[in-house]
This record gives sequence, structure tokens and C-alpha cells, in this order.
Amino acid sequence: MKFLDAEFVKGFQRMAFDGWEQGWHERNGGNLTYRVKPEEVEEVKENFEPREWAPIGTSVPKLAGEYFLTTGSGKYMRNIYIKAEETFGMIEVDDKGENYRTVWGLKGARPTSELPSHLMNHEVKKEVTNGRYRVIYHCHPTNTIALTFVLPLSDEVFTRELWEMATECPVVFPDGIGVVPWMVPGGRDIAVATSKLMRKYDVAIWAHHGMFAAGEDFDLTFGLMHTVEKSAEILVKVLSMSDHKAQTITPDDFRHLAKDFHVTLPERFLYEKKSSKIVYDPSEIQ
Ligand code: 2HA
Ligand code: ZN
Repeated sequence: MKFLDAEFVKGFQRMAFDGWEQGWHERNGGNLTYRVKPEEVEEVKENFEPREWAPIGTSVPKLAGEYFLTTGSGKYMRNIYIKAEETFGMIEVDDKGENYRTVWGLKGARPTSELPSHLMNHEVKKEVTNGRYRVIYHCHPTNTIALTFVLPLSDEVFTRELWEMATECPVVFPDGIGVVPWMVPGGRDIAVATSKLMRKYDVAIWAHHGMFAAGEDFDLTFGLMHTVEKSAEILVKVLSMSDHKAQTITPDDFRHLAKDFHVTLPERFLYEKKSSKIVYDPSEIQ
């Protein structure tokens, strides 16, 4: 089969382009990776032209021998269809989880600059979901980034405020959201901080930069990103009208919702607030 005719490749391209259309990928912003299933590798193997091995920049022994689709460093998501072979490609991880080589595409290009973060997140998610999760997605969504300038950078506050903005949120991300303070992107340190959060959550926000989401397939991962960003947009609109909420979803409302929708909502997100003010100091959390 021709590489670009494979369903999993089409799904990857569609997700990247959908992100572009949402306005989440200005210039070369954002990146996407997919851990390819063994039967999908078989489908496209005849097209492989392996290049030289290169260091990943971190060690991911639990991903030894795995194949990934990845967007390219410096590449534009908006070109994912018209310049497919330059914009993304497929890589293979070596038997130690320390090096990778390109086997298709990425013409004149390297994998995403955030490869260490992507692969460390994949390694954690593969472990904690028993291999179910296959997608890691990073983008620069406007409203979520805006909130990192006004809300305290705590997992509890971001989770609670975003849950309150749309009833579906606690059902879509019941485990909550993690927040990484501002750090230099692209390296191992931010990868370690993010993958630590990915043990507990499916979403990690990078302050003043963007967001990471993890999921089972393209639909669920894109849908998760979309839900969080939509909720952030509502909060930005509320904040631009007022610094107080006249009414909201209460901790007891969330407890009732959890019961009916059969989700577990950790109590640490259901703290009592001392005021109806939206931008509060974390010390106001009782
Ligand atoms: O430019 O988003 O974090 C790609 C990025 C780096
Ligand atoms: Zn980024």
C-alpha cells in the first residue's frame, strides 16, 4: 500500500489540519505523534527507506522497537497535505530506546523539536494504560495560554475553574489537568516535568506556551484538546465581563454529577472557595 493511502496516516494528517483550522498552530507551532500499531507498520513497510540513527535526547527503554508518526521540526501543520513528505514522517526507535531513525518522509527535516517530551509521554501512557494510548498532541491554543497569565499555576485551580465552565468537562477529563510552570521548551527537563504529570492526567498545560494532550486515538485526543480549550474560552469571556461569578456549578453539584455519570472526581478539586471572585490567590482555597 502507498504510505499516504493508509488509514492511520490519513487520520494523522486530518488531526494536524483540524488543529491548524482551529488556530492552534501559528507558523511552525505545535507537534503531533502517533505510536503505530504493529499491523499498521506491516501495511506500509514496503515504502521504508531507513536513514542513519540519531540520538533521541533522552532514554525511553519501554518504547524500544516501536514506530511513530511525527511532525517535523520547524514544519507547518498547514502544509500537512500539500507537502506531506517534508512535513511529517515515520521513525523507528532502536532496541535500547536511545536512538531513532527516519524510515519514511521528513525529507530534509528532523522529527519535532519536542521529541523528548512526546516520547517520554508515550512511554508513561503506554505503561499506565496497558498500551491503549497512542496519541500525544501539543498545540498553542489561545485561551488556555491566556489563562496562564491570570490564574494561579496550580493543578487544582486550573482543573476546578475549567470544570466549572462546562458541565461536560468533569466527564471528559475527570482526572483533572496538570500545570507546568514556564520552562525552556525542547529539552529533557520539560519532558521529565510533563511526563510526571502524564502519570496522573491526560492533559498538561505549559504556562505561557501551550498544552499537551494524550489519548487512545485521534478523535479522543483532538476532542479532549478541543473541550479544554473551549472551556478556557468561556472562562476568558466570563473574566472579560466580570471578576465575579453570579452563580456556578458547586462542589455538591459535581458530586451529584459524578454519581450519575459514573466518574470519580478527586475531592482535592472540590475545595470550598472563600469568595465568588474568579482570580483568587491559592491561599484563599480553604
Ligand atoms: O514549534 O510548538 O514547543 C514547535 C513547538 C515547540
Ligand atoms: Zn510549542
